[in-house]
Amino acid sequence: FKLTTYEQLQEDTDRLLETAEKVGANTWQERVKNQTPHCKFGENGVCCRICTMGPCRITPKAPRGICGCDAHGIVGRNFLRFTAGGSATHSDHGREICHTLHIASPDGDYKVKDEAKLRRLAPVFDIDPEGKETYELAHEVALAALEEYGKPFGYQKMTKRATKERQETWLREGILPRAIDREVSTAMHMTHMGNSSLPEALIRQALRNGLSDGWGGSMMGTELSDVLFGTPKEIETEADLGVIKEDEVNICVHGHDPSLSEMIVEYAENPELLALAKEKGANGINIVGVCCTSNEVTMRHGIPMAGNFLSQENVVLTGAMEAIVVDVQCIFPALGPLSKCFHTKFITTSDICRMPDSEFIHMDPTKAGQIAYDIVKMAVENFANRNKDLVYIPQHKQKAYVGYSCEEIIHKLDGVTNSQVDPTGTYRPLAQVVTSGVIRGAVALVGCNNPKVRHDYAHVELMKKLIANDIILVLSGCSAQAAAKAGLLDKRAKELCGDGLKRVCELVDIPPALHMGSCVDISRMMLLVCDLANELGIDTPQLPVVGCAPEYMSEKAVSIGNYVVSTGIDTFLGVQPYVAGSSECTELLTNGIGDWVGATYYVESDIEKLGDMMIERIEEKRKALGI
Ligand code: NFS
Ligand code: SF4
Repeated sequence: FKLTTYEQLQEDTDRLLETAEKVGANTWQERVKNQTPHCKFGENGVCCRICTMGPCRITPKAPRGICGCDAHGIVGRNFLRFTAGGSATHSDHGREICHTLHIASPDGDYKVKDEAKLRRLAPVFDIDPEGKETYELAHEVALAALEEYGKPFGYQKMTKRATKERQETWLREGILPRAIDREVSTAMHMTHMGNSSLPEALIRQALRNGLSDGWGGSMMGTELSDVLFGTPKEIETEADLGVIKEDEVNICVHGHDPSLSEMIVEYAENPELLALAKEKGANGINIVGVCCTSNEVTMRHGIPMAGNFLSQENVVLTGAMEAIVVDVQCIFPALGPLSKCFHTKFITTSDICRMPDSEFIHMDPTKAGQIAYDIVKMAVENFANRNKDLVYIPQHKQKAYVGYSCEEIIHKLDGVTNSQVDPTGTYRPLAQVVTSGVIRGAVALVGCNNPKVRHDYAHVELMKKLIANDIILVLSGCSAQAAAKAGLLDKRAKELCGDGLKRVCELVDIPPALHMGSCVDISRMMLLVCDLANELGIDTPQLPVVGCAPEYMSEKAVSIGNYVVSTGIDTFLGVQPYVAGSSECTELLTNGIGDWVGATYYVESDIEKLGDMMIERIEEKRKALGI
């Protein structure tokens, strides 16, 4: 068993870039060169363009904008707007899922696949499931969930699932989130010209707006997707470009909302379409994915992951992609012109994500099955147009085990619990191996790729270091896909662990890094840390657990960071957020907020140091607990 090395991945990419050159395609590697060095004002967060008296840029000679706002106010406002963008994005994804559940019916395209979860969830929304018919209850829960977005009074109902201490902390600090949409509106209102310029107030709202995402919108996305499409269970799959098949029709699903990709996966097995594929000379229909739509369908169906965020152009550059079908978020507009250099159909499907040089097929959830059928058919018919001279599919791929929802982690733990003496259905065995020191703690490694960091390098290097130090990993998003491509989601990766973690992996039969899903599924991690804290009788900031986003790039990642620290988990970043231009904002984020929520941000772009800092922090927490 061997991990795939960077050199191997780089060779694959270099070979694909030769194809790019041949067809005259423009790639992100080239565009990064054109955009470097980046604007210093932007990097430091000291450019303000929220009114037409500006734009104003802060320099030693011009320390205030025209309205008199200083660097601290401008940086704070920009940070809050960045958060609001991410929170709105996750939450709107969650809202779409609520609407999909609301139209679910026993004979429609969308059904309830996990009724038990629906019934467990109902009381969270103050609904008594007793005696209610499945779909009646599903629609009631969907409506109650939708009301969380705009309700005039009260706080997010799902925050009641956090530890009691967290709920008290959030209330005390004035950051317990109200209606989901309201927190985004408040953020936009506060950052309008002539409103808040006090860093403390802006950062407090950034935390509250993050919490309305993590314990509101994102959690809706996760939980109601489980109800609709099934709660993930352990499943075997593969990752990296080698999952693309030369002799089959290839369709790549990309984006975040699983509503359409679930249907596409279903119709890839449609006998009529398979017969058509045969007729066109293909041996089958192969669905692969990138980004979080990929994570959703890999977690539930074992659909292979072709790559992550910075692999999206590579997928098209193989020349073997009949269609790349996207829904929302993290989709490079570059895919339009790029796909035009090949036979690839670039299909956009959401009103939220319209792009030039794409074919737009509006995804109407009431006709989802028919739309998926049409899209798969288009791809199959496109197989004959493939230019064989341009096809080059790198052969690297790795085996991966995925599907570790909270429910599945507990199920795996139950497998090693002696039910005569210990309760099943809890994290007790996990709590025990942490307190005994067999494993030292856990790191949630999450987030994107960013060309400021060598593709996947930070993710994979940190993972190797942490597991060697007996620290178990929970992963999501593009970080999980980096692990999958490298081979770290293969159970044989236990060989790279310290003795303690290796033993746990053998006993529980898991890989040392658990793929928990897409980025909205970081809400799963929040429930996990709260339940683990409850199991140990402590609050979350005391746990030997930290979060890390070493290659993040999106607004969503910052919203996540804000709810993770607010949930009491220290968060380590490998890319500078745009706050360096304000000593006050930097001080608050890396220190001051610790007094409010018990956790802060750490920023370090040297990956070796970042890893050491996390291990040190975990050991400090152990010491404080006396374990
Ligand atoms: Ni998360 Fe998922 Fe990837 Fe980053 Fe984008 S796909 S929602 S934002 S790039 S991890
Ligand atoms: Fe300049 Fe103030 Fe307008 Fe911002 S709000 S652009 S700092 S005048």
